[in-house]
Formats: sequence, C-alpha cells, structure tokens
Amino acid sequence: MTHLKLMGHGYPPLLSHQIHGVWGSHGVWGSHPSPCPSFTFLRNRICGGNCSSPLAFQLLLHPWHHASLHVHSGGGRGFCLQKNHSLRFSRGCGRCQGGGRIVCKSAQLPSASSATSVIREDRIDKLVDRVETTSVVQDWEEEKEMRMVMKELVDLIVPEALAWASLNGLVVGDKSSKGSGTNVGLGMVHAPLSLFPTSFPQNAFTQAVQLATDFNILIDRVSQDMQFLQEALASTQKVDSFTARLLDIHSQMLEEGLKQEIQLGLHRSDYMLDMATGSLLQVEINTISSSFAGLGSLISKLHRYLIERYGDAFGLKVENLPENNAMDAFAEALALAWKEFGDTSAVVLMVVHKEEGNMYDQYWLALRLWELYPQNVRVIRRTLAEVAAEAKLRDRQLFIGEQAVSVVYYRSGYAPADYPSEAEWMARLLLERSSAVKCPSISYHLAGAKKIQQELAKPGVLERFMPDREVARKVRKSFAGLWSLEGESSAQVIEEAISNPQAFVLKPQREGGGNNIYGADVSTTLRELQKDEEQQGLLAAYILMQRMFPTISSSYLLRNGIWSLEDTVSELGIFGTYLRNGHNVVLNKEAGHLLRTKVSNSDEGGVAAGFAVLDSPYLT
Ligand code: ADP
Ligand code: HGS
Repeated sequence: MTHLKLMGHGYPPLLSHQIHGVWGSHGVWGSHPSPCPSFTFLRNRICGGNCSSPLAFQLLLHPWHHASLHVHSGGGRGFCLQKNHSLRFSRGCGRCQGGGRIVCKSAQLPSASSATSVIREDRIDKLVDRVETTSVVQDWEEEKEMRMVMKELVDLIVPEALAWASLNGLVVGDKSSKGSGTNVGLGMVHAPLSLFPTSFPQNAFTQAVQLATDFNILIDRVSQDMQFLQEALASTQKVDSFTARLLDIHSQMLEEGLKQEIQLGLHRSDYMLDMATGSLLQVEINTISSSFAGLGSLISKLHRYLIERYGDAFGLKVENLPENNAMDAFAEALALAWKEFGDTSAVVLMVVHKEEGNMYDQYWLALRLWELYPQNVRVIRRTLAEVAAEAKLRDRQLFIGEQAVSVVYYRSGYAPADYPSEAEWMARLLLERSSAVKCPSISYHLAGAKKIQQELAKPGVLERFMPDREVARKVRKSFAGLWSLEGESSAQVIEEAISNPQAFVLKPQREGGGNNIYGADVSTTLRELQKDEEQQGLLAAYILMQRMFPTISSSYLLRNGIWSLEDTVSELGIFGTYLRNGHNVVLNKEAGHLLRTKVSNSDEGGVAAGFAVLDSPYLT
C-alpha cells in the first residue's frame, strides 16, 4: 500500500474521519493522519469541501481508482492525483502525466489587464510553472515546496485584496487606533476577511434562501400575539432584569393601546451546516441591529474581483458566487418605510453606540439610501443618551430637536450595556410611544428572543403561527434541538447536558455575541443552577440548544494585513426585509447573505467580537 508522504504532520484528527468516511472503504487511506492544510485547501477547492461531492470521490473509488483524476477549472490549471498518489499541479488538458483520464475541457488563460498585473500574472504563471515543471509532490520536501508556492501566490494576492478593500470601503474602525470608533474616517483598517470564498453546498444555500420570507412572516405573526410573547417570556422576566425591562415597555404599549401600524423588519437568520446530520440548522434569527448587510455585500464583490483576476490559479469560477444585494435591499426597505410614513421632510434616525467600530457598515446603508432614492432620504445618528436629551413627541410625532423623524432604525439597544441609566430606558420608551416606524418595534425585538426560538420549536407551537403544513414542515426542518430548562420535563435533558456538555450550548436571553456557554462550562453552570431552589429559579434565564459541528474547510484568514491558513467553520446568514402597513404587506423579501468564518476550534462566532471574519459562499 503506497502512502502519500504527507503523513505524521500531526494535524487535528477531526478531518481524518471525513476522509475515512470516503476512502477508508477501500482501505487505501484508512490509517492516515489528516493531510496538511494546503492539501485540505486543495481538496476543498477540488471537491468543494463536502466529501459527499460525487464526482471526485466516485472517480477515486472507481475500480480504476488507481487511474489518475484530473480536475481543473476553466483557467486550465488544476491538480491531478497520479497513479502513485502523488499530487501534480497541471495546466491544460492532456498535460497530466501518467496517462490520467481527462474529465473536463480546458480554457484560455485570462489576458493580463495592466502592466503591473502583467508582471503579477506573469509571476503567478512562473510560480505555477515552478510547481508544474519541478516535480511531483512526492515527499515532505516537495510538500514544503508546494506550500512555498501557495504562500508566494497568496503573498502576491493579499496586497491586491487589501487595496480593493480599502478603496471600496470594506473597512472597520481599527481597535488599536484611539478614537477610531468615534472619529469618522480616522483609524480605519480593512475588515477581517477570508481571502477566498468558502465552499457551501448549493442545495443548503438554496434551502436557507427559501426560508427567508417564511421567517419574515413568522416573526410578524408572533409579534402580533401579545399574549404569546408575554406568556412565553413570563418566567424569564422573573430572573432576567433586561428582558423584564423590554417586556415592561411591551405591556406599557398594550396598556396605552398604542399600536404600530407600520412594521419594518431587517432580519438576519443564521444557519450552520451540521456535519453529523448533514442538515442546515438555524443558529438564531436576529430581529434587531442585524449587522453586515453593507460589508457583507462588499466581501462578495471583493471575492468576485479576486476570482475574475486569479480564479484560474485556484480553479475557482465566478459562476459559483451568488449575487449579494444585501446593502441595497436594506436601503430599499428603509426607503419604503420612510415613504409609507409619508412625510418627505422627515428623516431616518439611526440609534447607534457612542463608540462604533462597525460604523462604515452603517454609513454604507445611509449612503445607499441617499444615492438610490430621488427623495434623497437623510439619516441622522444619535445614541440613546442623545435621544433622551434631544427627542420630543408632538401628538406622537417624533422630533429630534426640530427635525421630524419617520423611521427609527436601531443599531444599538439590544444589550444591557446600551442602557447604562434610566435615561436610555426613558428614551426607548419615548421612541416606542412615537408614531415613527421602529425597526424593530418592541414586539419585533421580543419575537427575536432566544426563548421564543425555543418555544416555537415545541410541538404544535410553530404550526399555530404557520398553519400551512408544507411551510411549517420546511421551517421546522431548520430547527436544531432546543429545550427549556424549566419544569419536570427538562430534568432528563439537563442530565444529558451535564453528562455530555460538548453536545450542547447554554444560551441566556442576550444578543451581540460573547454570551453563550459551551463545553465543560455547560455542565458546571447547570450543576451550579441545580444547587438549591433559588438557583433553580435562574434556569428560566437560559435555553439549551443542540451544539452544531459544521463541516470543516480551510481558509486564508486576513486580519490587520496578516494572513494565516486555518481550518475553519462557517455560519451562513440570510437577510430578510419585511414591511407591513396595517393589513397590507408592502415588502417581504430575501435580502442577500453573509458568511462568517472562524477557526474550527472557536466556540463563539461574531466578527465584531473578533472571533470570525467576513466571507462569502462558493456554491458547489
Ligand atoms: P448572539 O446573539 O450573541 O450572536 P448566537 O446564538 O448567534 O448569539 O451565538 C453566537 C455564536 O455562537 C454563533 O455565531 C455561533 O458561532 C456560535 N453558536 C451559537 N449557537 C450554536 C450552536 N447551537 N452550535 C454551534 N455553535 C453555536
Ligand atoms: C452594529 N456594532 C449581529 N448585531 O448582527 N451580530 C458580528 O454593527 O451595528 O459581529 O458577527 C453593532 C448582532 C453579528 C455581527 C453590532 C445582532 C450586532 O452585534 C450589532 S444583535
């Protein structure tokens, strides 16, 4: 049995069982430790990371599996697996040594665009040639050679990517630069990003996209069932003061009979492709301050630019990149809400944090709102504290100073830290009492709570809001395991979570990242909360969720100008826009997507929180 000399590099075993899954059956690769990242990277590029991709492995498993495999993208370059399992970088059909079977047609090299790019393209050619003409990757030395080449290729492309990001506003505030979160235009750095898109199965992507309008409707219907919201959150309210304050505003609106006729939803439903079940499962739906519709659209554009320019070298094609109109779709929804309100002198109020590292994602929406609509809809930015100081109501019409406001768009107000004093709570109440279109209204905010996600997963509850059986079946299929920790019925799952904590995530009613409990801390916390009656009461502040383990890919992650090749997992976010005025649904759309990629051994996943980077899906 000949082996690839890549063995013994001690890479995490996680990957290998995938390989076992496919190749073990032939006993050819069974006992290998997983291959090195650059091989993983190549394998992912060859068959898009999902080992179930039929073509490549069927060929490998085909009785002639010792015959070589030759796969390459339109650019005529690619990799081929030789009879002796050695890896060979090849360009163009018929140049695969060792009598490989050709499986696809070759294509012309793209013409170089400018002098520097000619040099760059030429340099890339040389690098590819160097691999191609020197030798096959037969041993560790050759593997090092291959890594060197990949490194040089990436080193060449990174400056182009960062130039594009800087020139196209794919930027965030540089945390290391003082004042970058308050002084617009100062202390910017490229957003954390993946250099190349990450493969994502087309069918799972389509499934997520097709759920967007259903979740828009579900949130709207749940938000209108005041009793359901109050009852579902009643026990949480007793032990979670933040949720209690939000519920107080909700019941105050009920008491005062103040109804918000126009409802605007700018949602993002996040999913993971769970490797064990192969299912697309919902992590959560965000109904407040869903971020990265702006920068998410730009990372898709950056990847399209890089693939148009360098895709051939990596066997990547722009056809595999889905369009992403999130930025303009959010601007459209805000403009339509502004129009529905019907006061052309009014502005959109964006409620923001005092310090905001992600302000450019927000400014992009404001800019598109101005550029895309002849009425030149203006956006003003205020913190909740500034609203407390400047806002007033005249017959429920909201004014900031003398400026009438028609739409209130929250990019803060979703965490306890956003309400450091009563003033911020008074400001939230005033805004809720106003006639302005709130995004979200207090009922939309509560409908996005994790406790509601868990309650909807209970048998028959979702179906109450989604009577169409087919739609309910489709939505429920995306639900992961979700459990309440209250009452007798929770005893068994709590036991299970204590004995097998790795398989669960404990979630409080919080948003914004960094709040969940994972791994051994799940059992520690649950044991703590079971200590005595008083502690047990606190269980109502949490929900328990099945832990998902997404498919592992490998990506070039770029932070602060430095790249690293990592084993990664990704989370797909699908944006949804929804606008209803009374009984008239003005807008109900899927509004683009966001892929966030993090190193595979990270529990948390936020970009702003520093765990993940912006990415885009490469549909396979
Ligand atoms: P938040 O509202 O604070 O962002 P989330 O529920 O989205 O909370 O969780 C934050 C991150 O934690 C997610 O982006 C994801 O990376 C990870 N995560 C959350 N739930 C799960 C889960 N069930 N399985 C695996 N990872 C999870
Ligand atoms: C903003 N800084 C969210 N929003 O979308 N989290 C990530 O951009 O306005 O970092 O990965 C604020 C939540 C994913 C973002 C951040 C939903 C924010 O955290 C707003 S509540």
